[in-house]
Amino acid sequence: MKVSRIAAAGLLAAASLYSVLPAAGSPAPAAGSLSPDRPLRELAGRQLLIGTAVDHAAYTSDATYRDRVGTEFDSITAENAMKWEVVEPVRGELDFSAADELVAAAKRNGQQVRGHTLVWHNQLPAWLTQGVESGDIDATELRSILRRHIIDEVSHFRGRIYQWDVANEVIDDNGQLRDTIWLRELGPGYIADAFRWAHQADPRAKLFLNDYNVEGLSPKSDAYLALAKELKAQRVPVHGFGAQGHYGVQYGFHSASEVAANFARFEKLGLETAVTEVDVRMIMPADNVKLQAQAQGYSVLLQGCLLARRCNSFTVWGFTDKYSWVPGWFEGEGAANLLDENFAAKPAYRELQAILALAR
Ligand code: 9MR
Repeated sequence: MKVSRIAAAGLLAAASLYSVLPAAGSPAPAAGSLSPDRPLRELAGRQLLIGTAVDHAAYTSDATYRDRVGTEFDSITAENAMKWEVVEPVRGELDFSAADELVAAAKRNGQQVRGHTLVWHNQLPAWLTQGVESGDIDATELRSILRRHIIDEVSHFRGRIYQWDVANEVIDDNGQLRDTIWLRELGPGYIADAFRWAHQADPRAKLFLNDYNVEGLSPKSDAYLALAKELKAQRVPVHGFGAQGHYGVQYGFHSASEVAANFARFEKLGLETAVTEVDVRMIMPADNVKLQAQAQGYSVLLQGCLLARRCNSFTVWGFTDKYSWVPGWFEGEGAANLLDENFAAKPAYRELQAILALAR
């Protein structure tokens, strides 16, 4: 893997010279000949796993969507089906049915599963947040509820999940530990506890920190580096750092080398890295200029991952504009995925194909 990635860096640099410097005595290949129209997972080969978030409702109801999940990707992440509000809507009553369906489908398709997510401040069950607010659940009880949740869920999927997002979005954009019920009630030690409990329940799963706005070098990614160092010093079983990769064309992107340099800092601590939730939104309506810019956003994240030594998975947060969280969250924005609403390839999809073909 290491050798082919170094070669990849050379190839990427060489690519821009391709059209101007044909090899002596032989005609230059036609432009575009490096972009065979093959599924991403095939083009990726053994370089890294190409994943997608999967919307359980779409998976169940839309055969085109379902087929594409199976053919295009090496790995899936349940977009919502493993979150606490879904798996324990009523206190003490666990419901893994939707997640189980996705995990079984992944097995049939020869795919890996990323687990998402164990401790987060969003999509918590109402019984839990209301119990804390009303004072019915005190800190001691909350800690044992969190422990139970992590052990139950990780044990349920033991041996079937290769990477778990254990702690999601635990640092804010100022680089401080995020003000959540976990921090307020349990203090900063809840993060180390969460990793220890997850490791106890599945010692072979790779356990990740995961967040947005941490793709490049920034006070927020610096804060994650400090947190990762501290956890390592305490011998906490943390194995990976995931950068989500929610970009918008109107904000610009990091360079691939900055992403790789950021990942290298975590890899030096002994962590794996991953790009876990890529989408690149735009202010609607989409046009060709924005779609090209979007392709560049996807491109720098994939190249950053390929240039890093231990970035083993690149996951998009859904792959078709038909099902996307973006329009519901950012008014007037959308078109963030690789394929349009009719599953037709956008420039970003072609770009990923080209890079994966080139880097092999
Ligand atoms: O895509 C998810 C969307 O369907 C949910 O409504 C939303 C609720 O918070 O969460 C979205 O996924 C998020 C992911 O779990 C963590 N990183 C940010 C993602 C986009 O908000």
